[in-house]
Amino acid sequence: MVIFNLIIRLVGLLVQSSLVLIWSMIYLLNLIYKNVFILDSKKSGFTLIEILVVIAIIGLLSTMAVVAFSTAREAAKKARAQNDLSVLRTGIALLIDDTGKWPNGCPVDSVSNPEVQLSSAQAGIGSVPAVGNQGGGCFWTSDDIFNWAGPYASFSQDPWGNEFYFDPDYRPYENCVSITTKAEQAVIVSFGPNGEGLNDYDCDDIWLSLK
Ligand SMILES: [Ca+2]
Ligand SMILES: [Ca+2]
Ligand SMILES: [Ca+2]
Repeated sequence: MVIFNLIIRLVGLLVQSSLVLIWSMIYLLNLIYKNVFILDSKKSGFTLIEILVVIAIIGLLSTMAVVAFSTAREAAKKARAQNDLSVLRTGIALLIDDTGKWPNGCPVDSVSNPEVQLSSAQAGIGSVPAVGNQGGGCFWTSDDIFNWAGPYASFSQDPWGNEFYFDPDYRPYENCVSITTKAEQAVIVSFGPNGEGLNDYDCDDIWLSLK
């Protein structure tokens, strides 16, 4: 679905760019034809207005190319973040199968804290966690460590160079123009292009529910 939406957006962008491009090329070809191939003693060479129009068109096309490129690159980053979250969620399902614990050492659905960086040892995804108190009244026990059969996923940062997090009480935005209205839920999350979101819940975050 994500890839489908991305393709639709890119095709839309391409069609818009193509229309402007075609119009611009027709205008330029017409201009060149009039000025170069129709030899008119009264009128030779480009007029100042025509040169200005050509410069404006070149500027417009350059701007469109830059915008199209950065839009496509940002959309690709978001798609990658969503894909990485899917892989992490699969790993977390295995961790839960083996230990009955969330990636913060707490029994599933039992707590609202702590929020944990998924690459940390505490999360128990990429490396075995240490036995001990994890905060929020939760513990990785020696039984958990015995049952731990990871690593459950290999790690990289999100596409903007920040960490992925597990948040047991995340509040998702419905969209970017209104305050969050959805119920809190346990998610894994990239804080998106702005890199902010730990208990801030802003709308550029990319998240995946663990339900
Ligand atoms: Ca919390
Ligand atoms: Ca939270
Ligand atoms: Ca954010």
